Order: sequence, then structure tokens, then C-alpha cells
Amino acid sequence: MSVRVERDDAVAILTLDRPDALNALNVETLSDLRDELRALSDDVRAVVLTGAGERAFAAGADIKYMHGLDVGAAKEWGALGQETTRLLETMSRPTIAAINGFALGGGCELALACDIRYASAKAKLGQPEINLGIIPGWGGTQRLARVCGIGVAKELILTGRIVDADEALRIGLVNAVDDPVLERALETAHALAAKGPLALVAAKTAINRALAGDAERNLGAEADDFGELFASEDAKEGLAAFAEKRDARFVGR
Ligand code: CO8
Repeated sequence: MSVRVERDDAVAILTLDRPDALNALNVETLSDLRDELRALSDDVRAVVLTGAGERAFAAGADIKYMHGLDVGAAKEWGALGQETTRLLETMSRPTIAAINGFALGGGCELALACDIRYASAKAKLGQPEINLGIIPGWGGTQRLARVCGIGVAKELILTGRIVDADEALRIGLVNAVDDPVLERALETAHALAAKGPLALVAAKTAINRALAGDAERNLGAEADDFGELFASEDAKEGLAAFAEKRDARFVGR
């Protein structure tokens, strides 16, 4: 398998595992990632995505593979990446990228699809596809613009410029720079795993709507979701625990 899956209590750690190719994403790696995300057991409450070895999260889609693609195959390849990034973005558990080195092209796009991004001080991020005569095809044009703003997205995607971790933090591409980055990601993942899963998924879904569609309708959907949560055991437990000055124990119902 080119994706390693480990468990740390309720947290699943998925590691892209092709270190000799700086974890570049070929069909096997990307399909494995999609399949492992789909196959996570119900008791997984948060997901951390990282890269094997010291140098890379993922240095992009596999350029050697893409070299021989015709239009039809390239569209299929694009669709597989879009499916996988969409899964990270919309799945019911929070997803955290622990960016331990290069996150370029498709690697940056995987990270952008995660809910939270942490970077090692040695990380380098960017969308250098323009230098290959192509464009980001796994959501990078949309998500980079949404995460960092259109001005930043246009500069980085049109020039292909790579940014270091400090600049990534300054432009909002990552949430924090911290080492060891996996530890930082796990700390947050465990904190999220202790929260009410129904409230987490409702919050994630509502925030995903923020830059899409109609703001009035999105506000209405947020109000509806807020109300619906009051039918859950978790909301009753969370509100009661505060009044009783104790930690809440959420069960996901
Ligand atoms: N694909 C395939 N192999 C790669 C990739 C890659 N993206 N990146 C690195 N490798 C391989 C190298 O070929 C090398 O293998 P080998 O030893 O067999 O030659 C090994 O990893 C180590 O890499 P380097 O020797 O190049 O290491 P350096 O430290 O000299 O350089 C870099 C590191 C700067 C990261 C350099 O490897 C590099 O520039 N890599 C390519 C980065 C890039 O352009 N990424 C974007 C790719 S395009 C993309 O991701 C599109 C996504 C959307 C697809 C949509 C389809 C429709």
C-alpha cells in the first residue's frame, strides 16, 4: 500500500508513503488515499494526513505518469483527484494536514482540501503547475482563492512561485508553523475528537457553504442546523455539563 494507516485512539493518521518520489501522487497512491478515507471505521473522530520521510508531504501529482496522458486520461486523472479532495473537504470528520516538507501542486491541493493545515518550519508550498504548461486540477484554483483570497491565488498560480512556511502563515495558507508538525496536528486532532461529532459536522458543513451559493440561504441553513442539534443527546449533555461544572462526554447521538 502506498498509504499507511495508523490509529492513535480515535484519530486516524494517513501517511502518503512514496518517500523515494517525495510522495508524488500516482494512480495507486491517490486511489489508496480515497479508498482509505472511505473505509475509515465509525469510531474514527478526526483524520490527520501527512507524508512519509523527512522531505515531503507530497511533491505533487506524479509528473512521470502525467507525461504520457491524452485528454481523456487526463480528465479521468483530474476527476480522481477532485473526488479525493472533495472527500477530505466534506467528510464527516475534521481533517488536518501535517505538512512536513514540500506540498507542491497536487500535494498543496490535498492540504487545501483539509479543514486545518499545520506546517513544519521547513515546509515549502505552492502550485507550480504553470511551469509544466498545465494548471492545478484538483481544486487548487478554487480553494487557494477561498483560503488566501483571489489576489494571492492569482499571484501564486500564475507565477508558480513556491512559498516557505513563514510566508504561508502570513498569507493564511497554513494555520500555524510548528515542529514536530505531526505532534501539533495530533494535539488538535485529539482535542477535536473529544468534541461532539454532530456539532463538528454541522459546523464544518456550514462553514463549507460560506463562500459558495447565496448568503441568505446559507444563514437560513445555519439557523436550521443550529436548531436541529437541540434534538441530540450531545447538545443536552454539553449544555448540562457546563451548568454542572464538569467535562462533557459526547457520544455522537
Ligand atoms: N512527480 C514524480 N516524481 C517526483 C515528483 C513529482 N511531482 N517530485 C519529485 N519527484 C521525484 C524525482 O523525480 C526524484 O526521483 P528520481 O530520484 O527517481 O529522479 C525524487 O522524487 C527526488 O526529487 P529531486 O531529485 O527532484 O529532489 P530535489 O531536492 O532536487 O527537488 C523538488 C525537490 C523541488 C520538490 C523537485 O523534485 C520538484 O520540483 N518536483 C516537482 C514539483 C512539481 O512541479 N509539482 C507539481 C506537479 S503537477 C501537479 O501536481 C498537478 C496536480 C493536478 C493534476 C490534475 C490532473 C488533471
